[in-house]
Amino acid sequence: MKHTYKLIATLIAIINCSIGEAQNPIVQTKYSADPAPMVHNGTVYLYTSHDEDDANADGKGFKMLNWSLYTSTDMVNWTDHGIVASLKDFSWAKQDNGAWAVQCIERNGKFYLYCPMHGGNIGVLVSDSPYGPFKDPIGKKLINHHPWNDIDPTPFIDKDGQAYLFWGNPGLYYVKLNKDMISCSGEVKQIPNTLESFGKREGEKNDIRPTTYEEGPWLYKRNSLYYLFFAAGPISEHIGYSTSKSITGPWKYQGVVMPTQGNSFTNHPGIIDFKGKSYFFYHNGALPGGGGFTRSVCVEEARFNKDGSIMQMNMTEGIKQSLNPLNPYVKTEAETIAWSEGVKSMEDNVAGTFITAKYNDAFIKVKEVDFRKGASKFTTRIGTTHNGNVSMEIRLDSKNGELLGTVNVPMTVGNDKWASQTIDIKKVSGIHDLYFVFKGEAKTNILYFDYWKFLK
Ligand code: FUB
Repeated sequence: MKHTYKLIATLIAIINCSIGEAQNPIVQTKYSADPAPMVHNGTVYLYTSHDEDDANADGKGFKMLNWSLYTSTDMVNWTDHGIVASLKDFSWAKQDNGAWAVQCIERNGKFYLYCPMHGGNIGVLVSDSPYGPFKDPIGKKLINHHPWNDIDPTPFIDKDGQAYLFWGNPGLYYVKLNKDMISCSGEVKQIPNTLESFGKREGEKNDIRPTTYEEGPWLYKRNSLYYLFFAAGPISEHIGYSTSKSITGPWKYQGVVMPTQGNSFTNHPGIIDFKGKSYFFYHNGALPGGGGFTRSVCVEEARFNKDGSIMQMNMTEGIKQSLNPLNPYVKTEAETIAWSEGVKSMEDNVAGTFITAKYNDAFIKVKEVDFRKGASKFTTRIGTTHNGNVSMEIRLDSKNGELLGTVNVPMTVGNDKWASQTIDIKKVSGIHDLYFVFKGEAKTNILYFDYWKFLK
């Protein structure tokens, strides 16, 4: 009975995450994994690892070369900032694979990105901006404890200013960081992997992994209680958590946060407080072609009980309501997306990150756009390599909703050549979801789309 219930719950979760106009996964333009959200100055910066489209094509599993950044101020529209760091930023690291789960933290106006290179320990990059560019300030490994176990770093700065770095699979390790955040203070220690701290593992006895703790630790503090979220075994992973009155323990196992769901053998937690709510990030294999090596990040609103325990969550369609409507009268990047289908993100030195539509009828949805008293013109930077009959329709509230106007896309020859187009549109006011629907007969890359703006 218990198993039947579990199976039904998993099927419901998979159906919920299947492609429709859901909000999860929150990135549809490429595969993304290991979400690491950071709140800074009213914006959520979501760093992710990146599963290449051809991962596991050679049967070798993960193919991960770089880390990406997405931002949001409303929790429903996410702007793609492309690749912000890669294995190439570490001259000492092997370059062919292993860019696993990163996390970024700010201290005194600098941003520190802790990067595991699977099989090659953990390095750190620093930047003056959350968008990068990130540079390796030490030119060597920051953590060199065990090449294969040194993964999934999670930094945390406590109230007294002491910084810590936790990480590890199958053990959970930590070290104090100096104030410079790029050197360690004292020895690496291990959190005892006890049943009291991490709970009993189901399934066969596993001497290396005696408890549910597997990997992906994430530190969080709420009302003076420390929380340790982690990916828990056996595989396929679920998310569990433990709490403690002190960051170094003893930790007390508290149970399951998110059961095994969603077509991926890994999961990976990240949690933040933002504009009065708490949000829990994770990943699954819900995009077309998705699976254990082609994952996608998702988010749910997290709720806590009065006693500090977190309410268990399932994978759902995601956040339904924007925290604040989007202003269409400022330049908005084409890669600001609530939902899209048939669209990929690309980047170059001319436009930075931009969008390409892969086929006729591909579309982008931007959620809850506030036209206020009214817009009557639309301007965009756009282009195509195809001659004639390429256009972008601007529609309201659904892919086939009211047509505000159509931009005829001029042939600009290359994706590094752009045209500015301004058109009159049907007058629109109030709050609507906005749809850009791409039309063209070409088999691939029918057009390129850089940014847009409405005019009153
Ligand atoms: O993404 C590669 C690895 O898979 C991560 O480091 C783990 O947390 C798991 O998500």
